[in-house]
Parts: sequence; C-alpha cells; structure tokens
Amino acid sequence: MRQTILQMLEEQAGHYVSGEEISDLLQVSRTAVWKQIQALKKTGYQIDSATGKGYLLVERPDLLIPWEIKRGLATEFLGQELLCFAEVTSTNEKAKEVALAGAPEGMVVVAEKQLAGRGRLARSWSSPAGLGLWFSLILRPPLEPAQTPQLTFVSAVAVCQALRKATGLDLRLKWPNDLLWQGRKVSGILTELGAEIAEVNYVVVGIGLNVNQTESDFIPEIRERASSLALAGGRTWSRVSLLQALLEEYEKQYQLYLSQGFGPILEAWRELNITLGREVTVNTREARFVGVAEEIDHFGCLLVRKDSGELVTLIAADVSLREEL
Ligand code: BTX
Repeated sequence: MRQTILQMLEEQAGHYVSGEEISDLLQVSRTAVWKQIQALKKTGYQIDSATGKGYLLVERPDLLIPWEIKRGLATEFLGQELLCFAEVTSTNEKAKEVALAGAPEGMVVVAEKQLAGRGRLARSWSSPAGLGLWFSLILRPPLEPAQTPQLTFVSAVAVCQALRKATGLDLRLKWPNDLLWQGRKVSGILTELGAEIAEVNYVVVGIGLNVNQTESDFIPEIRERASSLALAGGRTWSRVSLLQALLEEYEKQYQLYLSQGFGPILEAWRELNITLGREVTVNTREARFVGVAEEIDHFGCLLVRKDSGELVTLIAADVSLREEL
C-alpha cells in the first residue's frame, strides 16, 4: 500500500494528491491513508500535507531500501532481487548464507551499516551507517574455479567505469582491484568463492565504497590512506543513484566477459590502472621486495621484475606504489 501511495504522489510530482483520491483507489479509509503517510515520513520521505489539498511529495530520502533502489534500475537481473538490512555483520557473510540456501544469480545484499565488514586476508573494512555503500552480489557464472580470479578484474573495471561516468572523477585502479583517488583508497572489493573441484557453485562479490564521509568520519587508523567520493568531488552524492549506476555497469561488464572472454576486460583494466610500469614494493606472506610492475598475465597475475632481473609472478599480494610509501 505504501508503495502505491508513493507512486501516486510521484506521478503527480509538484501537485497535491487528495486523501480521498488515494483512499478511493486503495479502497481503504482516509485514516488508513494518513497512517501510511506518517509511516513514510518516519522513514525519511518529505511529504507536505495541506488541509483541503492533500499530500505532496517534496523529497525522497537517500535510503538503501528495495523500492528506492529498484525504481528506474535498468538491469535485467542484477539487483532485481534485493535483501536490504539496516545493520548486518557483513553483507558477504549474509550473501554466502543465502547463496548456499539457493538464492538466484543477481541477488544483491545491501546494508546501511556493517558491524564486522571484512577486507582481504581477514582484515577489517570500516563500514559506518549511512555514509557509504556496503553490498554483495551473488553470481553463478558458468566458469571453472581456476577462471574466477578473472572476475576480480571484471569487478574492478565495472566499479571504476561506473563511478568515473557517474561522478566525472579521475578514479584509478591499483592491482588487483583497489579503487584510488589521488593515491587514497575509495573502494575495496572482496571476492569469495563457493565451488566443487570442477565447477563454481556461487561467487560472492563484496563491494565497499566510501561515499559521503568527511575526513573526520574516518577512523584514525585509515584517515591518512582513505578517501570518499564526497572528499574527492567536494559535494555529497546520492547513494541510491550510485548503487544503480554500479549495478548497471557491473551487469554490462559481466555479460561482456561471459560472451567475449577476458580480453576486453583486461584491455579496459590496463587503461584504468596505475600499477603497470611503476616501481612497486611487494609484500607477500613470505617476502618483501622492490621491483617494477611489468605486466598482467592472462590469469590476472602481476609480473614484477626484481632489480636482480628475476621476473616474479604474483597471484595474491599487497603492492604499494613506491611514491605512496
Ligand atoms: P583490503 O584487504 O584490500 O583492504 C582492507 C584495508 O583497507 C584495511 O586493513 C584498512 O587498512 C583499510 N580500510 C578499512 N576500511 C576502509 C575504508 N572504509 N576505506 C578505505 N580503506 C579502508 C578490501 O580489502 C576489500 C573490502 C571489501 C568490503 C566489502 S563491504 C561489502 C562486503 N562485505 C564485507 O564484509 N566486505 C565487503
């Protein structure tokens, strides 16, 4: 009922809709309509009520709720089914849980706040309420497990392209999928796999994006290294619009990858990256060394030339660009 009322108010944008008109259409009392309007106001919708005129929708809230996200979302399958939470431990955990229980490809789990947001290698990801986008995609790609690292690059390219187009900011990628603005991390991606030996059961792609944080919103541990789109652009952004742009671009890049393979994705990644050709410091579980990032191979591994001339192939590591140190 609430959604229908919203739809009516929206269709009459700029004009009042009478309580009578709404109650007639919904076949409920005017008091019931009034109660629904109060509930919408409580959620954050700005609705003006004027005696004798009715109700006017003044402003929609930037809330991560299904009917806001799906309104005008131009995807075929990604985000057409949504699970939205005010608070969750980690959207990746929730997504894995529902994926195991049979959730369809394309379902997206979104939270306003994560209590235990995770990064790679069991690091934590700071996810305060209302300031960013913390969400996970459930995919069921027809791939062998060995091919799935390529999805890391699909995700990186999709996130970077979507945000460059939506904000006009010069956002760049650092291998494998950190999104940076002027050397500071704006977004991180955590890809997790559920697979048998020969086939993928599900892939959960968790995306964390700092949107409207100011400098002081960041916890001290990351303040120097993190940034947000608001800090980068000097204005706040609608999280709902950004999420829609991200889902639309992701679906496009994912379908491109499934139909044409890794080539076009790698090409796009190369154009957006700031790692190749640079001197880097590499930290793996076993060692720390300096070298030049020369190439990315067909599996997404980074090839680093050490000073000794030896070429090292990195599957997973932390790489910092030398100027960042
Ligand atoms: P990562 O391991 O590359 O980055 C984690 C590191 O980044 C942390 O150790 C910390 O130094 C820094 N960091 C923590 N929080 C932030 C932040 N908000 N902004 C910038 N830097 C930060 C990157 O891992 C993968 C992150 C994925 C997060 C998403 S959110 C939705 C989904 N659910 C979940 O639990 N994780 C993913």
